[in-house]
Amino acid sequence: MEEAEMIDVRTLLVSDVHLGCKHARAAEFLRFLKRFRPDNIYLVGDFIDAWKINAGWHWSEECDEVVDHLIELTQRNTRIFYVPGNHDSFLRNPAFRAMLPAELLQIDVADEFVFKSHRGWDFLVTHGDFFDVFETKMQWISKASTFFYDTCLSLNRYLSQTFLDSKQNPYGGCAVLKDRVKRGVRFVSNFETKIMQHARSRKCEGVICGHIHTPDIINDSSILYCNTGDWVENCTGLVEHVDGTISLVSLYGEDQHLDLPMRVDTEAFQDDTDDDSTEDESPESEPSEDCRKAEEVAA
Ligand SMILES: [Mn+2]
Repeated sequence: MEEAEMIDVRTLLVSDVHLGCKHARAAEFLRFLKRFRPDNIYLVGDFIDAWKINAGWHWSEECDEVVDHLIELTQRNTRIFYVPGNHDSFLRNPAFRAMLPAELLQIDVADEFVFKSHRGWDFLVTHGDFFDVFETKMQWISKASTFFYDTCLSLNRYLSQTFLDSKQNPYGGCAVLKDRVKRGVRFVSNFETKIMQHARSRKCEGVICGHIHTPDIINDSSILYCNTGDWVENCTGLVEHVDGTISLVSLYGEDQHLDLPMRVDTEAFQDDTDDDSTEDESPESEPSEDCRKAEEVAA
């Protein structure tokens, strides 16, 4: 793609690229990345699939190109924020991070970041596995379901190569299956509710996560939930445009847009007028005026 055709954007947020897994869509992801010239990129977990290192590791040329492209972007002043997920949790270890080459150290790594959007909304960015009961308390079930899921991905790929044309999503059938698996997980762990409560406890107006491979924007009137989706089945990512609009961009489905109003920094105003004793007394559960407005806009 020509430089001139690239779109300037403020931020890209993507998760679950699963580089190293044979089902990773590195070529499609690279094409998506090259559409934009971003100021910031958030890699929201499971960027690398280290679970596959012992069995089924598949590092293609496109995977190298993705890494090279990201390093090149950092050299052109794009800031990269990396949130490790359960499949690349080795990056949560500071000792391992200290061994990384210097050019990769320009990438900030943390379990959570607060992404301050252009329109003044604070989003907590975290992968999400800490809020998945199967991942935290019964990881053997999580690993077994991953094996089952991988088998279905292989079968789906074989069937789609036989019956679909090249423009259709080769993993489209698996999205339905994963949706059912995910609904089971949601029923037990109530993933979204827990992660939204956590974002509120961090004084954020929204949360951006991945992990369950289901792109989504939910506005429950008290907090915004955005799931960036994945680059195995859905091929989706969040884009914050220069005007502050946030879009959930999809390679196969329709894009969704979040056109939030500009948010005034009420906390800074409070700091000038209140002393410390009156802070923290406002009820947490009360939806803010801005959130109600956002709900109307997003509805
Ligand atoms: Mn995950």
